Amino acid sequence: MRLLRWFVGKVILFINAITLPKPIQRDNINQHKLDKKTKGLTIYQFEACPFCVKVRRFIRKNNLKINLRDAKNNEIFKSELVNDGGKHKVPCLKIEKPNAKTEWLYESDEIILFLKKIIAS
Ligand SMILES: N[C@@H](CCC(=O)N[C@@H](CS)C(=O)NCC(=O)O)C(=O)O
Repeated sequence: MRLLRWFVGKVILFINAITLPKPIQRDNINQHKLDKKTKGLTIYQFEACPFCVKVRRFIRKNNLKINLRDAKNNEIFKSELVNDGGKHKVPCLKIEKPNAKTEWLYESDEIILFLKKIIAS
């Protein structure tokens, strides 16, 4: 079972690598504005998780500057996710806003919807 999971993970990463979307190009002013809006965002993820791959592809396609944290191999990031986010499930978006409580958003579709709203705002 572990071997099968490892193999499926490698297939997902391979297909992802050969079909990587091209990042949207924006002029410097608009890219800079967007970078400011995504400044406090961090994705906790596993490299070969298909839901994380979906979110990473969206981030790449839309040329978003968002930190990625490996919550599988990095014990510090893993415990941040479990202790502060509430559960060991990925992908999870950590939303840090100045003067506001940090929020943790689970579910790949919810994360993509949230990011779409930021892009459109
Ligand atoms: N419906 C969720 C599914 C997420 C999911 O199942 N993630 C798996 C990895 S692919 C997970 O976090 N499993 C917990 C674990 O392995 O500890 C989504 O779309 O984000």
